[in-house]
Amino acid sequence: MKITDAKVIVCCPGRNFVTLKVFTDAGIYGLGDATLNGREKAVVAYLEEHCIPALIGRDARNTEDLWHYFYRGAYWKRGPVTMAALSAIDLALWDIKAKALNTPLYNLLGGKSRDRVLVYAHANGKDPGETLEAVGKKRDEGFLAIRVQSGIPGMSAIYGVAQGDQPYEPAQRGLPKEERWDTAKYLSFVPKLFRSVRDTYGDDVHLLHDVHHRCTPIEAARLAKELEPYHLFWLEDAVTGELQEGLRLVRQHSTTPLAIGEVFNTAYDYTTLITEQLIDFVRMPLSHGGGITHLSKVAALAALYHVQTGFHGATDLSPVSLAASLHFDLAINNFGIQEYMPHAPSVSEVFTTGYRYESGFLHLDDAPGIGVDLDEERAKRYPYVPAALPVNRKGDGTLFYW
Ligand code: CS2
Ligand code: MG
Repeated sequence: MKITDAKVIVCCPGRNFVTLKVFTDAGIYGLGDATLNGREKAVVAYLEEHCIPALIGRDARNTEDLWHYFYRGAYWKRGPVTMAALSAIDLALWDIKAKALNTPLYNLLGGKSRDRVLVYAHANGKDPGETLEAVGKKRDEGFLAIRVQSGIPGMSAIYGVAQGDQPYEPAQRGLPKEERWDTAKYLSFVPKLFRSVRDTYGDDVHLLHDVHHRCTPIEAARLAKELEPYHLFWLEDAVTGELQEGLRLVRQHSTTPLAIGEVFNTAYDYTTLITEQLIDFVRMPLSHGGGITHLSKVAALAALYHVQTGFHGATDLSPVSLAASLHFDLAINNFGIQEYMPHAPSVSEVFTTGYRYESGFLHLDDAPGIGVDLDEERAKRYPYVPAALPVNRKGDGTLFYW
């Protein structure tokens, strides 16, 4: 089955998405999500200039060889742009493979280990009162797991909390907006927030929180320890992940489960974290971490060390990425949980999907392949809009992690 053509479709139905479409001489095409929030055009250029010409004429079924061709063969390996492009190619080829066999993708990944996928919702508010209300709303919608993020008095803007009444979307048009950060305020605020959530909603609901890379290891250790009484499902990105051994300090001080890696892009970002059991969940998504071919290897390594998956699923990962994740989530034994931030209604004008939410779980239909299609004509109605993620500074102006 030869690859005859491939193209990159960029659209902005409420936010930018980059989709790779690969065509074959069997009349079957596959889709891959190549969206990298705030860096979309870099991935487009990498695909169009350095990948697509080399794809033409190759056998679409050879996913393992093509993965290594675009990884090892690239020489300049790893990194978010390179790996987002490679991930999109891999997802499109697995989509083709499953469509050619007229079966849902999960059947090529071991079949169903479960019939539905546990998901977690986002609840956030400008202040604790609004946040508690948001948690109640998600409980009413049937969610069994809820990520809780709140505005903090004295901080004008903070990660994870929508500004105004628009749904939360971190990338804003134009150049990066600047936010201010105060670790001391954050560290004293968060344990009180989770005490109030537990006091209000009890112990049954799974609670998650995203530190978003902003603590040093000892600060993260303090926070994880102080959150122990509230039995979080996970504390995410407690520290930045470049220094994997930094998690040793957190692990020594707390039993709060740890998740990390939505900004990771290969297994090499995880080797110490997994083999030393410094984490409990792998966040690296299919669309940034090397696709099905690579995440299958990462998940297999994780399984040996009691580590589960908890894939990134923010709105800046397209429906192609979410649907592919659901196939993977259905199939592997060491699935943990799936992030689920519903896309804006305008997204479904462009993407048709086969998943639906019901009572805390996502359910997937049995369409062949990944089960998502993209209407190219409708996509043209939503042209790309340059947007950038914020930049974060401490109170004295020191550039910090966003
Ligand atoms: C967040 C993301 O979903 C999450 O856990 O960390 O919202 C992240 O901030 C965005 O994906 C960045 O584009
Ligand atoms: Mg996160």
